[in-house]
Amino acid sequence: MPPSVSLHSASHLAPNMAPNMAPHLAPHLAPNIAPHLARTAAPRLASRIAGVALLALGGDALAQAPVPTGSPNAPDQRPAFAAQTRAPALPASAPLRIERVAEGLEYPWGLAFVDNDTALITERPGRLRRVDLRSGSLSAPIGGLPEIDARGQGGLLDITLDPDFARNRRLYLSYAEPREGGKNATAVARAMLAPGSQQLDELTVIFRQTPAWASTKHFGSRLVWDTQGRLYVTLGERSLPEPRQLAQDPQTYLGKVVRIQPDGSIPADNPFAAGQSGAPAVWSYGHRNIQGAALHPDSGKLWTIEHGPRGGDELNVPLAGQNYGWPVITYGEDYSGAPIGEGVTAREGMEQPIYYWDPVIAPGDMTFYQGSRFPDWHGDLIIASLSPGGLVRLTLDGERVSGEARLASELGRVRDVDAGPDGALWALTDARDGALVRLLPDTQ
Ligand SMILES: [Ca+2]
Repeated sequence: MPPSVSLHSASHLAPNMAPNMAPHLAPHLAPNIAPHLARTAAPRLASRIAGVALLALGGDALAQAPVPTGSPNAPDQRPAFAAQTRAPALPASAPLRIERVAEGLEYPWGLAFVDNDTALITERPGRLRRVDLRSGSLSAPIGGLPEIDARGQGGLLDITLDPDFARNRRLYLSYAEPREGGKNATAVARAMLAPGSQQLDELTVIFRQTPAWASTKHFGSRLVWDTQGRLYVTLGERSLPEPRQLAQDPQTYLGKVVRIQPDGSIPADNPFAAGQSGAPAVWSYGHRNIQGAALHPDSGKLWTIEHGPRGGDELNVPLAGQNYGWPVITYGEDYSGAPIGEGVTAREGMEQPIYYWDPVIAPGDMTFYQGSRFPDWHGDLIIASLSPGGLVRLTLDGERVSGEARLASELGRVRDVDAGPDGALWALTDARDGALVRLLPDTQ
């Protein structure tokens, strides 16, 4: 047990910090304190000294101790509000058991659970397979896919099942579609997959991002249903200097979230449905490259997570018709170290992210955990990280982040994470020899 002074100081902690966590804070102290302690004192003594040091620093400093991630790339930038970045580190989680259920998946990207025993998985080079969740066996690639441009970050990307899939057998795929003149862009197709069939039927392209561009980067793209059966699609801005600017132009589909009906038609209450001040499918704009999105289970609002440049990954709750700032405002800097634009983080008429990371987590997909196997995580946001890898867990207080933890770093690059019908967490690792893994509490 820590000294009683630590318990007193712990009473000033954020509500999500249990009093008994004070000893665990030692690794999360400011970098100039913890390493010194680690080098100079036995762990138990370090905890006692840390408790005293934290008391000296005061409850505020203690509450602010974030996940240790290294220095920001843009150290002069300041958050717009408290806990917009570097939220307090959560206490260490109980150990996890990680099972490699299926292997030999080449850069798997999207995962959709069909029933308790079966899922569909996309592989970025352009394959769609069934996986038996019990045995881990993979089907041969399913035929009938659209033509796909699998260069660079492109390829077959997300998959989602129709909310009424059990009856209509419809599924939806996002992918990089080759266009004229060596260009490409993101597209969404829907098709039918009969039970046990190895062939998609009735493939129809329901959305095409425009303008196309000769780029192999920033295709987005996640597919998320809203509560009324409309489909959100997240779209990248193609990364190059010229199309990047078009993220600010609501008449284009670059750097956007769009919302469409399942047949590709435009919902009448889309913010630019009339097409005069923006393109009719646009939901929100000023995004960079969104590869993660989920509907909040209580509010029914779309949440998205997007790759920033060097620094500046963002968690947003995109509202209809609003501008999320890229590339005018951002937390982070260009890979060259130069500022993005004027190097500003806020501007009138542009929305702030509810949370950002610098250095980045390079987010894949994310999910609001509602499963039964990790009861302490109910309602938390679980995010796939490509770099540094593993998973990121955020606790939430409404639309604010109250705590952050890093999990399962041994997974390396993670592209997708979902809760399965069994209540466990399932993830896809991003590798040439990628895997479908299942994460459970280690009850040993
Ligand atoms: Ca932004």
